[in-house]
Amino acid sequence: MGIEQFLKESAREVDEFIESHLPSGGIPPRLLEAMHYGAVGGGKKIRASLLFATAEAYGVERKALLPLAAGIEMIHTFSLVHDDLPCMDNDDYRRGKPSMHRAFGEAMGVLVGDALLVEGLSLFMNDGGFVNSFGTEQTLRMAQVILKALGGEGMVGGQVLDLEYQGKGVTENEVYRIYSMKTARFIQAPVVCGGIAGRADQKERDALAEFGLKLGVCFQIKDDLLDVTQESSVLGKTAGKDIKQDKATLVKIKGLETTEKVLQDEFEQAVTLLSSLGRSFERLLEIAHFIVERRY
Ligand code: GRG
Repeated sequence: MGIEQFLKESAREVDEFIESHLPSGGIPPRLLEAMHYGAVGGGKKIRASLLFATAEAYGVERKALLPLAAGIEMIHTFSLVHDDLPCMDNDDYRRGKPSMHRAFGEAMGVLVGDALLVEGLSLFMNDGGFVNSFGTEQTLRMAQVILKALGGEGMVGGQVLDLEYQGKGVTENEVYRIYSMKTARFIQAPVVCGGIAGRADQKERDALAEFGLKLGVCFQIKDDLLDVTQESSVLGKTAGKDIKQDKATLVKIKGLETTEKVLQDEFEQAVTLLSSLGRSFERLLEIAHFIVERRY
């Protein structure tokens, strides 16, 4: 199966899983509608694919991981919904359609984000089949990895810095810090969880964590390059916003050409880290290539 096909299959299975596991009894229909609007049928589902691909290297079947993969994608959707809010990046367009608050109003934008976070975590933590397959201890470890990636040292903290540095001077180190916290930690998390699911030893988990963080930085650098070079219609989100909002990016301080070179350097370092492990991570490498070569 080629990488495009692998990503498509992962996205389809995750979409189906989310659709059939959205909470139903007792939830206000409008909230359910908004959860469906945000979480089903959109996005590349890269984080789910990273989990599947890492675990595949340890012989873990993707079916067993679906509750976690779907939970991670719901949580990721939550971050996008909140990121688009008027008080954050104020964007009207996401995944090729009106962003959540444009379609459902601002209050629902906040509330459905909260619901996607909580239900995303509960999707795998409350799934008896998942907990039985991987054991309570491993499930708890995976939850800890995810929570750490989201908190003040991770995505929330990164978003705070992203907003604070908007319209201000920024150094290369500060940009890297923002990228690592805001984006890379939640790219790293599914890679590390794949290793935990595969019962990788500590040395391997450390190397996977280092690789995942570097890959996450590559992901954000590529995202910033695409913001400048790609059309909104291809991205499915508003292009050209970083310059307009004077965001802290590598492109801002180094220009397009140097940023492309930095991306290649970072990518090579990431691949070297993975190669040092002495295990075949063929699929994971294919996704890594997709991340830096993608057009959307
Ligand atoms: C996580 C508790 C918590 C709060 C959220 C709003 C916020 C705080 C953080 C925003 C983080 C954010 C949106 C980072 C950008 C990461 C990024 C480049 C996302 C785009 O990911 P893709 O391309 O999107 O995988 P698709 O649509 O394909 O899923």
